[in-house]
Amino acid sequence: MTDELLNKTVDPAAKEMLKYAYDNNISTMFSRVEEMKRCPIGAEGRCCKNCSMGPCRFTGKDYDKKVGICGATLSTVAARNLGRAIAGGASAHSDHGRDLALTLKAVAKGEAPGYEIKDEQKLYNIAEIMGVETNGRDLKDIALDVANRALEDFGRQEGIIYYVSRAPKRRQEIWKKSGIEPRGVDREVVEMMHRTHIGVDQDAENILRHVLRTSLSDGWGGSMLATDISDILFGTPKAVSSTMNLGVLKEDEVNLVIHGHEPTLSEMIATVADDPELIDYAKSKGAKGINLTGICCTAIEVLMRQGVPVVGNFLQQELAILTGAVDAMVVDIQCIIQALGKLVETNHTELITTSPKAKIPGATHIPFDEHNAPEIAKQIIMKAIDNFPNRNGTRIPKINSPIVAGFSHEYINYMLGGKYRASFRPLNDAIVDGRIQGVVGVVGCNNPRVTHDKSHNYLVKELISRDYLVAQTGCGAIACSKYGLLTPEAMEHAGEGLRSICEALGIPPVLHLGSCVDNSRVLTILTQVVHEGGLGDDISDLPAAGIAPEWMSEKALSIGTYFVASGLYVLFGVGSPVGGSSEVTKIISNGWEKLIGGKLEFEPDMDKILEKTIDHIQKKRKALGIHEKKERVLFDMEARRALEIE
Ligand code: SF4
Ligand code: MSK
Repeated sequence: MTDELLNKTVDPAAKEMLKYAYDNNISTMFSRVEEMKRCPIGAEGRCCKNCSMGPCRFTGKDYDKKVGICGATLSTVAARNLGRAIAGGASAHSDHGRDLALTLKAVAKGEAPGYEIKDEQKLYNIAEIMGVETNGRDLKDIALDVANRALEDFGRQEGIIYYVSRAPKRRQEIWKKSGIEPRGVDREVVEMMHRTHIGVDQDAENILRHVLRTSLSDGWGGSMLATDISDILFGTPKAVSSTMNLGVLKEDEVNLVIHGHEPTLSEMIATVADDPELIDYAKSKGAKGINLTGICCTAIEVLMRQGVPVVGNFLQQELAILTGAVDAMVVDIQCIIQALGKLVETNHTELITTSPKAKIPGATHIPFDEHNAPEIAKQIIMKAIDNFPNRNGTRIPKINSPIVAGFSHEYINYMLGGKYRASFRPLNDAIVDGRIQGVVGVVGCNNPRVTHDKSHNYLVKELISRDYLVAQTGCGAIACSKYGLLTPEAMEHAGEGLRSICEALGIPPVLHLGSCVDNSRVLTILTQVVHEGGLGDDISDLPAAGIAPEWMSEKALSIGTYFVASGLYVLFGVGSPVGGSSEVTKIISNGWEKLIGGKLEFEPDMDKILEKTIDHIQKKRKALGIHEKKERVLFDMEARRALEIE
């Protein structure tokens, strides 16, 4: 049994903690996954509980021919289930974006002490996209208008959201023609819930079309706004080095772990943690200092901007507490598991919830308010310090890895062309001449139904060895950084072409783009690749694809679907939430490909995912006429002069 448990991860630090959990009879997600057998009906989208005449379960030999009590067919039920999941994911990202817009508004009005506008240029850029006048105006007035326009996009009743205009022209036409231009962010989510209520939309194809629209309101709406406003308030990321994995916890310092998604509190904690008074207070309790680290995406936000080390990804949240060295874990929203509340009953860790939207029984609640953030951050850090003397033995795995993160769209632009010639031309040229075969986003969560971190690492290594540049976000990026794949040294695993680019630019073959909401950076980067020219006139023309090999959350489904709606081929691992319906499976793959140029597939076999991704990208290269390897011609002076004469 121990071996079986230990084989659920490839991470040696996680193995160490799982062994401790096993020896002490402590349950974790890794063990509970065995006890909680999957319901095969629900897993494939074959169960409807949208009214109390049901739940109606589609079972038995001819399950696909059955109908629910109301007459709903399996395809309607599976489409509705997917729609509701994506509404959940889109609303999570978008509610996060809304809170950032409200913070920007408070900062603009001078009501959020401790916060400021860190990236003025980004504010000007976003103001221009939103049509906000900037000439001769005070920065705070511009920020107020930008915040108000962002808030308009959440509640917009008429017209379409501002950022549709950022997409390639061809993509905008496709959205318009297929009737999926996102209108208000909240509106698409509400309409998704309405359409899937009993007795409303009963045409699977029509429901799924609205699924696309809902996801677009996330990708080009809520998530993109969250990313942009975070950059305005906290700075646009640029390359930064740090460390990853449980070994970043320190034996002799107060360990404060931040966990969740929003950067508003974590940024303030990172600032306040350097306060000499607090450090002295920590010393008075016997600690050498304060060690701020994090888990999941809120940690990535402060990693990207301040180089804060990361303890681990989604499946490591319980393991961090089991080290006995986490004096406080402060959480905000999303991906924080309820089991933490029970776990801290028998461990010294102080679990602190901060959002009115996310309380956990067993946790201490300290409500966060951006109008009084430095004080609240201080109060939280003091709690961690006060808990340091209560430790009862620690067991920190001595395992961590270096990482280079911080690859925002703006930084990639700068890195490729320098300050005065910022441009994507070198990237496009490398793709055209085949040194880079294509770009693949390998993103998303961990899921204990599959081996922790294994698929992320396998796919990324295979892809870079074949000259595919990889972009990562969220828990996928944490997974690969634990094995050194997000450092320039990882170029030793890269193919010759990709390696030559990495060497020339001094970049890793795997770029860390940020947190879950920062998947929106993938959209703007691909748009700029299109605008740069030479690779078609739409995202769907690009030799690019997306993969979420270990996904588990509704947010992951929303991200994957907005990539598809933007023209990409996206493959998910683990299993299909619509696998029970062959009709829905066809609509979201071939049907969507015909409609909008992108397609969504679920494929648990990693080798097949790799093969399908490569096949797809090679087909795109062929369609662009760049599939044949061209020898690079090195011109000597004579050849150059001859060219100039011509
Ligand atoms: Fe059954 Fe129809 Fe009610 Fe769903 S909506 S539970 S299929 S009766
Ligand atoms: S935290 S959504 S487990 S990536 Fe963004 Fe990780 Fe997935 Fe949560």
